[in-house]
Formats: sequence, structure tokens, C-alpha cells
Amino acid sequence: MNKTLTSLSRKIREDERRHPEATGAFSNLLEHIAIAAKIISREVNKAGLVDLTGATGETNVQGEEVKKLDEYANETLIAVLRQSGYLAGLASEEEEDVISVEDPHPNSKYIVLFDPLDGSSNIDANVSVGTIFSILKKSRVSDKAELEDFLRPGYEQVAAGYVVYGSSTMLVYTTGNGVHGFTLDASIGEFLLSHPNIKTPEKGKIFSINMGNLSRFDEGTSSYIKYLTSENRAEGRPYTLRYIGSLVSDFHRNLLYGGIFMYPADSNATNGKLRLLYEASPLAFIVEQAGGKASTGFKDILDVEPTELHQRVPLFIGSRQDVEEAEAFVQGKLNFTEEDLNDSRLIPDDAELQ
Ligand code: P6P
Repeated sequence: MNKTLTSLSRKIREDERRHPEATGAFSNLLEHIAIAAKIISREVNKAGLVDLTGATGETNVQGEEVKKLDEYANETLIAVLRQSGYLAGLASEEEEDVISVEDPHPNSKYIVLFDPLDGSSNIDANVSVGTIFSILKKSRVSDKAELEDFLRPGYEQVAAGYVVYGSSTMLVYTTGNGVHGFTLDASIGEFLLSHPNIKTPEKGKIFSINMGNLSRFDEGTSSYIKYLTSENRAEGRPYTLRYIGSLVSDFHRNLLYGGIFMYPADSNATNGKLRLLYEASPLAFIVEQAGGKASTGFKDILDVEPTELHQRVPLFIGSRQDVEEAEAFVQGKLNFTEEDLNDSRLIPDDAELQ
């Protein structure tokens, strides 16, 4: 496959041909998400010129200030997905309740959950932002999508992906058959395959966390950070801290380079800040398909049974060995104290971490 000439549409249809039972509804849905991404990308890339930056003066269901591009991205995704004709329902970070699509197409058995523009607090500073989406099949045959169709563990997803609006616009997705990245060639309006079959390094050298919350982290997380940043590490030099404050951008960098992103619970937020259903869960599907791991610190993200639409979850996600090490510290199986800083014999080697 000549990757630079493989469009997203072609890849989606090739995947479809592997499923004789496919009706084309799923492919159609993915292509509509790509259409919405192109429209949002166009506006994100000229936001400063068309007065789409800045706030609307409203707050969303999360109690967060709604930025104009937030609203634009949310409305675009809802409008385009409704037109796909194969959608039974949708849920958005910007919408308090699920939205059931009226008179859905008889084939419409899919539901989509999305964060329309994650990291939007960075928009005015021209920092990369992103869209995250998760696709499931309705759990019940009835035609109206209801809340219980959306409260599903991550391992039931049929597809997940994100769009990062950065130096270039990329769409990365999985349908359970590897992870593939497409870069938007705006001159022809096509997403072209640029990163086929993405695999994340087994172990990285980057950690991403908001160190401003250090005093509020649990002892295990604090000990893990000490371990990563110690000059006496048996495995070599300390890790590098990279944190943009935009989940999709931090996740995308670590997916390609290796490393771990953490948004743990802290004393102010017992479940952390990030949302399970349309942030942690889709990114967990992607990272597991790329050979990495996603955990709450105690269990796989994909196994978390949701109870609320907008519930938060602690998130440790990235290279498998890094996440496994973080779990060992968070669970108290490993500890790293000030005294260890001067005694390299105490630094756990990989065998101890297994
Ligand atoms: P903090 C952006 O607001 C966001 O939801 C994610 O994109 C990002 O990873 C996180 O919050 C940053 O949160 O508390 O470090 O500013």
C-alpha cells in the first residue's frame, strides 16, 4: 500500500471489505467524523482571524467556560453526525444528557461519544487542541438510544480515535485492527495515510503530569515521580517532563515517542479531572492497540464499568512498562524515598517490577 496515496476513505472501505456482513453504516459514520474534523480544522486554523477565539460568556455542564470554538466544534459534530443517517444517538462533553437521533435509519445501530474540542483553554495561546471520539454499537435493539446504551466499559468500543489540530491536522483511529494515522492535505481536502500501524515504544523517557499539583498527589504517585527524576536511576538518566496541558497533544506525542501521561486522583479531585467515556476510554483503546497500556493506577481503563455519563477517572496511559511501573508505585508495591536518592542499590530493576 503506497501510504502517501492512501486516503482515509480508501482505508475505511478496505477495512469494510474484511467484514462480509458490513452494511457500510460504520464506514459511513467514520467518514462523517472525518468531514466534521475537516470543518473544525478549517475554523481552528483561522480562529484568530474570524473572532472565534475568546469565550462565549457561558459555562458548560462541567462548569467550565465555553470557548467559541468549543461551541462551534460541538455544533459541527452534532449536525454532521445527525446527517450521517446511521447514528442512533450521541453524547458530548458539552451536552448534559445523551442525544437520541429521531427517526434513525433502520441500520442505525451505532452511538458516538465525543469531546468536541479538548484542551480548549489553550486556544487563545494557539496551542494544539483536539477532538476525541468513541463509537459503540447500541446495546439494545430498541430504536431509541438511551443513557444505558452509553454507560459501557471501554472493551465494548468498536472504534476510537482523535483529531489533533496542531502544526498539521492528524486523525488517528483504531477499529481493533491496529492504529493508523492520517494527515490532512488541506489543498485536496483529504486525510492521507502518514502513520500506518502505529506502535508505541515498550518504555519511554518522557513523563507528562501537572507538577503544580505535586503537593496533592498520593504517596505512591509522588514516590514514582521521585523515582523518574532521580539522578541515581539504575536505568540511566532521569525522565524528561513534557506537559502541554492539552490531553490529545500530550497523548499523541507520547504515543509516537514513548512515555507516560498521568492525571492521577489528588486530594482536591478524588477521581482526577479527565472523563472516562469520551477521553480516557477511547485513548485507552488506541494505546492498547498500539501495544501500550491505560490504567486507573489499580485497574485497566477498558475494564472500568461506567455509572455516570460525565464521570471522571484517574489516568495513567502510555508505554506499557512505564504504566506497569507507575501501577506498582501507586499500589504501594514499590517505594522510593529521599534516602534512596543516595543508594543506587535500592533502585528497583526491571525483574523486581514484573
Ligand atoms: P490541568 C484541558 O482542559 C484538559 O481537559 C486536558 O486536555 C488536559 O490534559 C488537562 O485538562 C489539563 O489539566 O489541570 O493540568 O490544567
